[in-house]
Amino acid sequence: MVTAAWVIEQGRAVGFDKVGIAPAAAVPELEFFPQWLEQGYGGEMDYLRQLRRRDVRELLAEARSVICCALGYDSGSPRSTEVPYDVERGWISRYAWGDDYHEIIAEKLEALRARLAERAGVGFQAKLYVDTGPVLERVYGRYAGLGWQAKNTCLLDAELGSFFFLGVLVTNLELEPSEPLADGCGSCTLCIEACPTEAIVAPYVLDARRCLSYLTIELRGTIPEEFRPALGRHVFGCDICQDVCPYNRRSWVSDLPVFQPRPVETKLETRNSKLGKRGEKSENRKEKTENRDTEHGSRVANRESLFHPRLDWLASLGEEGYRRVFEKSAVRRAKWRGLVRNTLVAMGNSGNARFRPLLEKFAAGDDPLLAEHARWALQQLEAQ
Ligand code: B12
Ligand code: SF4
Ligand code: SF4
Repeated sequence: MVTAAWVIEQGRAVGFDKVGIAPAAAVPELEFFPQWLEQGYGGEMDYLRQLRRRDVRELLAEARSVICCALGYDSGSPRSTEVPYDVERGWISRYAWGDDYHEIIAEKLEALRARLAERAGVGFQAKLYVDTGPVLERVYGRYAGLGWQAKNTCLLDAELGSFFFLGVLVTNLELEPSEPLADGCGSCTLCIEACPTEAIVAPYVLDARRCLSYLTIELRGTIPEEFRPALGRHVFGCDICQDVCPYNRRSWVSDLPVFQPRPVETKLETRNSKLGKRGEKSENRKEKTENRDTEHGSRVANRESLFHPRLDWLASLGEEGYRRVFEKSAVRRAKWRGLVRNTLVAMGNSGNARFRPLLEKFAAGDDPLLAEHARWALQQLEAQ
């Protein structure tokens, strides 16, 4: 017989950090979703409009349970809110420092599905979703007891914190649901206050159109000018509303090497840089930066990582270099053009005049989107 306890044990055995069971039922939070879309909070993310997204039984008619699995990705490096502003560097969100989580989670879900299939036998059905499918994963994750849906809208657990990914198996197995957790946010509003664009428009409600994560990853065209200064150094995603959360101060750290910041080699001029010079102490407690001279002391090959990367390196990657560096990385979602667009904005925000020649190159280039963002960045540098 397949019991909830056995399923949870198997989920842990394949490598998930927390596993729980939600009923495949109509829960009240699903009702918020159409309202959220009607408000326009989903911006240009048209894939969210799929009607099937409202209830997992639209995906599997015989669905009885949703097995929800969490995998922590905090590699232990400092929070964005702890790392001082460096006019040479940008910020990639923590979840994208290592390998793309979609494949990692999907593999573990497959392993779990295989164990269940073997035990349950004929008639067993299970569909696997990680992010890409039309499932409101956090709503089911909440009912599976993985965390409460916090004021910043992330699923949050007192021990795990919120730096974890979700994956689900929608199945026809009738399993005892787990106990949902009580809301632990209380009177705290730190995330709402810290958000640089006021994207958390009310507790538990995010206007994605204002969120830096949406603006730097999902939005394909022009970043509205009103949000560009608030983008600061962010070039991919944003961690602020999680980094300020008291539960993430003492959150659990993953020892999976795949979530450690990916090492990269940057070959760039550093002679005139104000920060990030040879011998300067890296902000990353775990990271060791090695500099070695290659050309008369003016050009150096830096072994760095995707933690707090150099902006000039990102902007100089080129499409081929981008594909190489970000192979099997979640950063691929922004595409080369999106990442460079964001980097140009971060350069404008840096006030670092050293970026002027690179920005001028993009401003005169034949890509209208990049040229416009580069011109804006040059104007910001002029205004300094
Ligand atoms: C679209 C999307 C985004 C969008 C929109 C985010 C959002 N809050 O909706 C953008 C691009 C902004 C985004 C950003 C991020 N995302 Co995202 N994203 C998704 C995705 C694909 C769908 C989410 C969705 O359907 N949103 C629609 C809204 C309405 O749903 P919801 O957030 O669950 O909203 C509920 C509440 O708002 C509540 N609600 C609504 N109104 C009201 C009113 C009241 C009064 C109350 C009480 C409640 C309430 O009910 C809603 C459900 O109907 C999911 C994967 C998935 N398939 O679920 C990942 C997912 C949510 N993202 C994830 C991550 C990691 C992130 C980022 C941390 C990445 C980053 N560092 O940049 C940020 C976090 C930003 C944030 N504060 O949420 C993880 C979350 C893990 C976790 N622990 O919560 C997920 C689950 C992916 C995964 N498989 O791991 N994301
Ligand atoms: S991810 Fe950043 S921009 Fe988005 S809600 Fe959180 S703090 Fe605001
Ligand atoms: S910062 Fe405070 S309100 Fe925001 S998610 Fe964390 S505990 Fe909840």
